[in-house]
Amino acid sequence: MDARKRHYGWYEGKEVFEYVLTNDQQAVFRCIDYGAVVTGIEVPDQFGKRENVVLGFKQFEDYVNDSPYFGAFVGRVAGRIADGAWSAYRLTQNEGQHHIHGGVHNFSQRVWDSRVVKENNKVGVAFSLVSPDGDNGYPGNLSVTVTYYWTNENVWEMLITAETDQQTLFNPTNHTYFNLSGNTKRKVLNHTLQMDAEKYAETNGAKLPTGRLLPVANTAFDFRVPKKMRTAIKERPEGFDTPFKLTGNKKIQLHDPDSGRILVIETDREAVVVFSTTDMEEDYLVDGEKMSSHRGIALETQELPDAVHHPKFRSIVIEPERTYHYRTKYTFTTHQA
Ligand code: G6D
Repeated sequence: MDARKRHYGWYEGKEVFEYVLTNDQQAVFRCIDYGAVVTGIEVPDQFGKRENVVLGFKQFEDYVNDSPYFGAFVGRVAGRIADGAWSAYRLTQNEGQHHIHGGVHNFSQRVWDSRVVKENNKVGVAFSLVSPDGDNGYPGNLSVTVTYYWTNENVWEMLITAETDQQTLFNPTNHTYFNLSGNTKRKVLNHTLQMDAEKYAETNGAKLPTGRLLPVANTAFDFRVPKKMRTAIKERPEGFDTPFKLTGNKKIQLHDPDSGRILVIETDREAVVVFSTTDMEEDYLVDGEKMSSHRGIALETQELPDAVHHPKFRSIVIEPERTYHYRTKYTFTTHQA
């Protein structure tokens, strides 16, 4: 196992570093201390060819200028909070009247403290930051550490811990977009998606949950058995920007039959938001081509969005004098050639 740290850029007078973690199979995991962004994951296809399977930019400036949260760690709270309102607190309203992804200059736009961590059979980077009392309207000084481990079995483990000195909200996620074809040579339409999710959260025109958890059976939201994204998009042409409540083993599986690559996500979180990138026609380049619909799919493990307004959703309120732990594991394998 090998961990290298190298200069990546400058942000607000601070030097930004990239970490390149290489395991004994020569599979590579890259991340930077700006936003704790995952910038690359290079894993073999069914013939052993290693290629990148996440959306990212070629240069640091693009992450700063106009990133749709590529690979980013999102906080304090992922997703939308209606009217930026929680209790007597007023959070930054950065999507119309609503709050999204922790506000402005949020966790994905800060330089984190970082250090390499090594354990048996895995190497990682621990990123830490302190979000001060009043940050984007949230109360409490919040200390967060997210550690990305890369193992010899091509597993990315994400471990998050948090402590606060006042009651506050916390619902982080990682916003990586996957494309298992390798270096985004194809769109994700031929990928199949399968999820242990019996229900999805109905959303309104502002993409906020209405509070109703509806059965996926006989709807476009049914991914209980593997379904091609092409089929899913045909069933729902506006695409998916949808929270699913996870049940059972809470597994999420993405499979690209063409490259043979398989991603299995396991988590202790309540939900996953599936964002299919439908209608994302952008000017920035990914692998030399303009970003367009279905170049990737974001699978964001988290608690259900806007939980503060829906008592049936798992609470995201955290209390002082406790340490909170959250864990998601991403396993990369292939089917047999
Ligand atoms: C999240 O749910 C949101 C999307 O609506 C947003 O566009 C994206 O982040 C950048 O997945």
